Amino acid sequence: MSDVKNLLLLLEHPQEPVFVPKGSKGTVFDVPSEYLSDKYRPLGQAVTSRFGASTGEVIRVKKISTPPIDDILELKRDENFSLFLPKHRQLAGRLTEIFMRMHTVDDLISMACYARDRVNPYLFNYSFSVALLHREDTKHADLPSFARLFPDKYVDSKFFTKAREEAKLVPVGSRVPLKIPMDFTATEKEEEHRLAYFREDLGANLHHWHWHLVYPLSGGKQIVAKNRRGELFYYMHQQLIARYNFERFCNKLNRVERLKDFDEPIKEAYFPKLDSVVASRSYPARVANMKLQTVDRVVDQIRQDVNDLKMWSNNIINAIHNRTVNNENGQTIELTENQGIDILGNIVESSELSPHRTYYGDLHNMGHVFISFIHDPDHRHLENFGVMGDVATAMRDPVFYRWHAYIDDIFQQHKNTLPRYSESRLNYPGITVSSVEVQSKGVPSNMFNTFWQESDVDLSRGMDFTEPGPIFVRFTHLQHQPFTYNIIVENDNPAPKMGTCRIFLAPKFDERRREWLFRDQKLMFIELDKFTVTQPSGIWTATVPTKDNLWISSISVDADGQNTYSFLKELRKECPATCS
Ligand code: CUO
Repeated sequence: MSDVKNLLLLLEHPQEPVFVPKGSKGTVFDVPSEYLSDKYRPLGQAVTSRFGASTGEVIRVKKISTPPIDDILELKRDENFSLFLPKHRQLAGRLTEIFMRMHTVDDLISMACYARDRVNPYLFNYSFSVALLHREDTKHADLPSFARLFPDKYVDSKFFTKAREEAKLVPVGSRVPLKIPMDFTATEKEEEHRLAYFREDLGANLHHWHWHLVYPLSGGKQIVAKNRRGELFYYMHQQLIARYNFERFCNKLNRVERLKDFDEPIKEAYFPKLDSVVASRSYPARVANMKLQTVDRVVDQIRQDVNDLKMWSNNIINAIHNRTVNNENGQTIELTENQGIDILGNIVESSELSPHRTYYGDLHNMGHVFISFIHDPDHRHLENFGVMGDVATAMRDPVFYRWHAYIDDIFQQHKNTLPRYSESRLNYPGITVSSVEVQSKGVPSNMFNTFWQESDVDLSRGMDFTEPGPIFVRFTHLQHQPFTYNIIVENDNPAPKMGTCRIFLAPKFDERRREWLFRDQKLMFIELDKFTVTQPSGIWTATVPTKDNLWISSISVDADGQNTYSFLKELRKECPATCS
């Protein structure tokens, strides 16, 4: 495990060379001089021993015969990295496979040390993290959250100057957390800004980045072909949209409108105010009423027409109505009740598992690409992609939800072709749930108590070339008072019965305060919890505490289920002292 912990140190301070001491104990990687980058190789031992002498543990990195990585170096170190761009995806897949093929942890350390100072830092970090998560010998490693390694993707760019000043002038014990304001991207003049607290939430964005790390688009079958991967792409993003709609209702906004017309001006603007510290560029803004245009950027090796999006979309919708898809060998695959959604998820996302990538295209990923280059589609201004081009930042932009509402609607069209559940499939004979309520301390039943909470997180490991010691930011996020579900269940059977309890929450009324048609309301359900129970015979009251740090809207009902719950789980790793 100590070797595995050492591997994690290679994720820190992404721009500092490999030989600079890492971690709180000042661990040094003593690499073969051939591993040093061109800039430091001429200095050889002089530079490595300078650090080696004054620090803690020294890890002697063995020399291995490293596979060629010249193609991976095509992405320069000072460029940004996007999983949605086919070229970047391919490079990430290549590097992940190299890391996956290393026979031992020692070989992996060696390969990582060799690649780290050559490869683009974002690309290195992504592929190395994917490999650590998926290798048998490292899969239990507790990866540091991405916000700690690349804070520039999560916090206001003003923070960095202040943080450097703090690190330089204030001794470690006397440093105070730097507060990130809640409203730094717009004002109340912009209606959509009411949702900024949700869209720009640190935990929510970490959750989204982490999901895509666990479900990579490339890197070999053993990594990509996970059980029900396509279905989970649908379900996780559907839950995000449902959760977002809850929040919109709470803020007197209508449910999100899907971006279904690719020629219409996009009315929502977004000005992210994030700098990419590694890529030395800020994330460009999108003004109101811009339209998608042909993306023709030699630098990103991409040329794609808006009409391609339309064509792919038509092909997918036709497949849904025919209930079959074609694969590249000309065979027909039925979109069955059980497997159809998984196949469609792989097609729409689209991952390496899509049965026919030429015909069904790259709809979801390219939507991100078109939107993220809307300000400079032909690279005439030498600008890079906006926040929609990056899984770590995409959820900040209101258009993310419009795009994913469109994607979700495609899946719902498929769902609507499926037969109704029969009563016998929904019933559990002899089991009746006779009442459900939630209870918090000191408030009437069925009332949630929610509030804003400030938490601190140390971002120093993502700041290169600064003085050692923690640098905390203080940010504000939603929190709720703990509550329990009290569920009364009657089991008329003579013996105990096992079952799965699933708890969902849905808004009772729509945005016009009218009762829902179930057809529409079913899209609004968010999954709060899921667990196995053994139900004794007779009447039984289950008192189920909410999971730690479940999130609820500040204003009215709603909470997080399996997916949204992990927002805070991500964050808890960061701030055990203040997230109680
Ligand atoms: Cu998660 Cu579009 O896939 O963002």
